[in-house]
Amino acid sequence: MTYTQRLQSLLWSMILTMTIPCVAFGAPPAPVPPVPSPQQRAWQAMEMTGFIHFTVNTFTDREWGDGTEDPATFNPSALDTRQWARVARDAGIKMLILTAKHHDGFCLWPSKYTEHSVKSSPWKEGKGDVVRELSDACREYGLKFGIYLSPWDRHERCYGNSPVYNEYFRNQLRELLTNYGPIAEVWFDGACGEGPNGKRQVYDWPSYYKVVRECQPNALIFGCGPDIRWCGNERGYASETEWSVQPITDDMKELRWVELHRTYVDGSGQKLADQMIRDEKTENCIWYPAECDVSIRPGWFYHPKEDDRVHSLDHLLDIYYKSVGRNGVLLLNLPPDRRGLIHENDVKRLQEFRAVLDKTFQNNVAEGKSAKASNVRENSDIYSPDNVLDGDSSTYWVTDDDVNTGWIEIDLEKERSFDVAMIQESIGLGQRVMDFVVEAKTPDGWQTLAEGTTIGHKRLLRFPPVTASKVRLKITGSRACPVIHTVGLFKRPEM
Ligand code: FUL
Repeated sequence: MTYTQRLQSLLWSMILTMTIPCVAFGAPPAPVPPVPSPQQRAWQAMEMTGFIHFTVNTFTDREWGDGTEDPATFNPSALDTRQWARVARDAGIKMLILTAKHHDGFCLWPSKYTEHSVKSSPWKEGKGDVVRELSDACREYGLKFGIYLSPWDRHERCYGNSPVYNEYFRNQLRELLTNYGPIAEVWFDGACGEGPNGKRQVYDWPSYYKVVRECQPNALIFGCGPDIRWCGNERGYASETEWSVQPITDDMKELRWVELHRTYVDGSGQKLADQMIRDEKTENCIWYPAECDVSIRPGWFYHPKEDDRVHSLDHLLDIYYKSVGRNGVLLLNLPPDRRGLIHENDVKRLQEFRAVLDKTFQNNVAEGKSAKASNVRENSDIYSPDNVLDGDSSTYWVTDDDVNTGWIEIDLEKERSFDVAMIQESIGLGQRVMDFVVEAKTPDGWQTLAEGTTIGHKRLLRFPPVTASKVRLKITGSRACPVIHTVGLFKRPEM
């Protein structure tokens, strides 16, 4: 080889090494705003969270105390927050939110701003602190911890004297947010009843949010707050079309969360979001995902007469599929009894629930198989349709930028039986899909198994058992090129 040839060869190899990566690694899809904050993504990934409703109501057999309860009624005989945390962890729950103060005003921590608290109760001779015990137990069992602090306070005399009570409320909030380690979620109930003096309290929401942001910048604010939205019912059901992308104007952000709430109750909020997204009017949208709260029993608080009315296994599974399986986070209430323990019947039901979920989702018949697609982004391997089957949520299939519809076809190699499909979008890049169809190639030909609108973090679809060799996911509508990180196929156990 002459010197000139060697030089040419060197130049070519330099050009190739510089260009190959550019060709091979096509540009990733740009995020489609709004996108979740890191805290919102971590929250969504928990999927199942737990509520603990516990206060004087547990002992008076009521759902709403009126604030006249004697603190002496609060006297659990064997309170064990480690049992709550263990039971929750074993059920797959990742966070517990405690009613630090419910509407009756009794505080489960020794607040220095009132005598109406555990410090005036006989429990641990007034030296106990349920908030401390549960926050410690959550840390020990690897759970996150959140607090419910009811602004509606039927005991506190200054309630109704708006500026004075707002200061009282902020002080209590500050106590809870500075003395108990990291708080992952602050749960604000919108209830605003009449005060003892007949006056109406005007809550100063923006000032409450400010305290949360100052004291716990990583905490998410639920309900009457800007970070997490109520799904609109207390049955634990998200809606069929569940966008985490929601239209919120600036004045709504400041003041109108409670009114906004109501639009989710009658479904008009979800319809409006869907329409705005289809009309591409998303400039005023924020990432505002749905939390689905429900109790494991009829009441939020423990009542002995409900010991035999713990939700059936079928009911709990239905809740799971309609919350976690519809792009929501489940918030399942486990009310401790008068001993201060989660009752045996509830524990047993949670164990059954966990066992069925484990059996269902342990074997994904699509995992590790291969797939082809109508379009794969740029001439690249890194966005291959096989990515949805690799069990890795960081890899995905995505089409070219201008291609908003398409299909992916999974080859199951032989006929397999399943009755649940799971689809997941890479929500870090925004929620995109607005219409989809799942089809299967059965011995009788191609059949439609399910049709839907939104996918989001996770969509679970149940259908009668089917035996098929191929499965196709068709994206028939999307805000931008669809980004799917996982498709799974599962078989529910016989019950
Ligand atoms: C409601 C409250 O009034 C109930 O008592 C319960 O705490 C539930 C989770 O929120 O608004």
